[in-house]
Amino acid sequence: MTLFLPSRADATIVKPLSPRLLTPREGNAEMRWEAMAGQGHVVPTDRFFVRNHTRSPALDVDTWRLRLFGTGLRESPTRDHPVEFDYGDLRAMPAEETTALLECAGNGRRFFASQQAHTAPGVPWGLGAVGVARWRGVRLSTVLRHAGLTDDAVDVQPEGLDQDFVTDGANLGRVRRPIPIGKALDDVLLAYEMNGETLPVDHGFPVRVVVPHWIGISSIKWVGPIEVSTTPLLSPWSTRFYRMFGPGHPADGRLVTTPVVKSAFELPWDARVPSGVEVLLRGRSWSGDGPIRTVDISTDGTTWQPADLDPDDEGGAWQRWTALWRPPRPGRWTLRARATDVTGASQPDQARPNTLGYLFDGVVRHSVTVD
Ligand SMILES: Nc1nc2c(c(=O)[nH]1)N[C@H]1C(S)=C(S)[C@@H](COP(=O)(O)O)O[C@H]1N2
Ligand SMILES: [Mo]
Repeated sequence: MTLFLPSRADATIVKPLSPRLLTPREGNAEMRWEAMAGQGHVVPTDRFFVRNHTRSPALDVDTWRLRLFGTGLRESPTRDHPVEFDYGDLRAMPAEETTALLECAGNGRRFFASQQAHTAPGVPWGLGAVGVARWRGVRLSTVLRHAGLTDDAVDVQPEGLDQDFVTDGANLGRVRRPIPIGKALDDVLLAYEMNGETLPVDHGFPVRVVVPHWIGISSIKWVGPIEVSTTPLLSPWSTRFYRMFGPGHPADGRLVTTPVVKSAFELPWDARVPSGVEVLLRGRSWSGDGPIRTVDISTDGTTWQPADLDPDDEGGAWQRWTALWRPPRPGRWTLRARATDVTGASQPDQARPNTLGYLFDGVVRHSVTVD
């Protein structure tokens, strides 16, 4: 039996939150970008961001079960009499490993306020609610076929075993969000390892969903029940949250699915650099729609120079880049990075606001003091 208990009675996250690696944000934690300087393609688990609607639960792997039910399975098993798989069953199925980026849809939210005077409710993330990890597990499609998937299933809805989410006095139940069957059968993983180790409790132990190229809320942690349905499924996380509302968006909102283009410098916020020397600026860019094609850097807000893209990341989950900069004089400078992906999507000076502050794709103004 494996039990994990939070180290502090009030803690929502179990792993140590080293202030060098992570910044706490209202019970969540975001990666410090300077902690990625000189790192490889993946984010080490000790600094991977954590987004919990409530708190990381202590689940017992011996009694844990994946429970599939619904009209999209032969004989329509019910929630109370589901098709069950235990941890050993999953481990015995063919394993697959994928390197995938996970990003919260609200990543960068604070820049709507600080750069555009548009405040939005929600976790005030900087740019660190994103990470890339190596995930190992079994394909969701494999498990669905074992469970008797029918030809007319349309939606699959995994549900977390963390506490019910209560907001504004309303209990919205367990965190869950539907995945269309096409995506579920394509590249979705039920992961039990992260970066070569047993999945840590904060990232979904014993098993989490990983939906590559889709925003973080799709990747349900601590998965237990999975509903498979021949009719479309809904949840508050598809109808109320993780939708684009506001001017220029449909009255009932637009579903948030894929991350937008973003760039970050691997520097502290308000970095200090010495004057009179050449500085190697490093950073990373990413997009949900495919690899990054170009990255341009500006240190004066007017002229742009292309960054050098690291060839090791070609076609990868995100793109590392570097650019040389010799600050002409001491003082305060503003660095900007603007990426363009293979579809031609780029980063505007101003992101289009939306009520809940999702998908900030604007160019972030990163202050640096040269002294
Ligand atoms: N069960 C459950 N799954 C969840 C969440 C949660 O609170 N409960 N948060 C979601 C959100 S909003 C994000 S961004 C990712 C974060 O994954 P991480 O904490 O491993 O970085 O998990 C998603 N899966
Ligand atoms: Mo998220």
